[in-house]
Amino acid sequence: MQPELIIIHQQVAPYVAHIQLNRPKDLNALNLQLMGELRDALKQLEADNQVRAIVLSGDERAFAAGADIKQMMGNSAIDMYNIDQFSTWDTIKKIKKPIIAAVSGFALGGGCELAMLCDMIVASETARFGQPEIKLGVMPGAGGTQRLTRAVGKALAMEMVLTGRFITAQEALHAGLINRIVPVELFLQEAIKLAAEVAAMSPLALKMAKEAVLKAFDSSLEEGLVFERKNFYLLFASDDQKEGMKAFVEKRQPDFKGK
Ligand code: DAK
Repeated sequence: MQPELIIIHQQVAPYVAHIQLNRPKDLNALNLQLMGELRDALKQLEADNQVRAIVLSGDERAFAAGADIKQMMGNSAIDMYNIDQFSTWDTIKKIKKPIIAAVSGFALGGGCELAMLCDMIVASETARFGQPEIKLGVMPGAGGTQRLTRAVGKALAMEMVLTGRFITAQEALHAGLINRIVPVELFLQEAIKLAAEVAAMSPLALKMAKEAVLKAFDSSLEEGLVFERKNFYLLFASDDQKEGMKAFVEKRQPDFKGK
């Protein structure tokens, strides 16, 4: 079935696919249908050998203004538990290929959390990041107290979560939440360019390197180092390692096959 609330653009650069959230009138609010389509698209791209990196964007006005408030406002706690609408987030979290968020305008609540689920964030100068759930009488539920705190530290995370204040792209860059700020007309192009740079690498090494960096968030240093070393050794079982090192010695670009 064709998705309705996202658009999938294949091969926007070699080995790069782009998923665009497409509910512009609602500032790409993340309703059940959109999140389901996003999960399915990511699973499909994860299985596609022609895709090595993924760009996720909204539009110029909004990356996503959060979970759909209108859809969830009437729910009881038991409805929330039964619908378990957020289990889709767990699937997205497990995608092994690198995902780059291209953020312009609002990235709020679940939108900010979705951007933080990605591996890098390219932001336009108009980007605004925030966790305004507190103003709705609730609190972040998909990483806004955890990933945000790890990214920007306690002081700023507390301020954002307890007051709902939006931060600018400049503040986000300064705090270490995002990778770079680009002019608004270039935000998507620059994200695709970064994804293309990533996608030129061995897809196996990319996945294992991503996995190892993420390991740093939920392991001790010692466990993380052991994990890193095992992945490093494991890559010596790949053709890509032979090709990468041979290409270096032969002073040419490597031709990685993902094997
Ligand atoms: N939900 C539904 N509709 C939204 C929306 C949202 N989050 N954000 C904006 N819209 C809709 C507006 O209702 C409006 O629709 P119409 O009235 O035209 O029908 C349209 O988008 C344009 O918005 P505005 O007219 O408000 O535009 P403005 O430029 O005046 O203001 C704004 C833009 C972004 C400042 C404002 O729309 C706003 O404050 N939006 C709400 C932001 C927010 O509170 N976000 C947090 C939502 S709670 C979890 C996973 C995720 C979550 C929780 C748990 N688990 C895995 C457990 C996430 C929770 C949330 O995100």
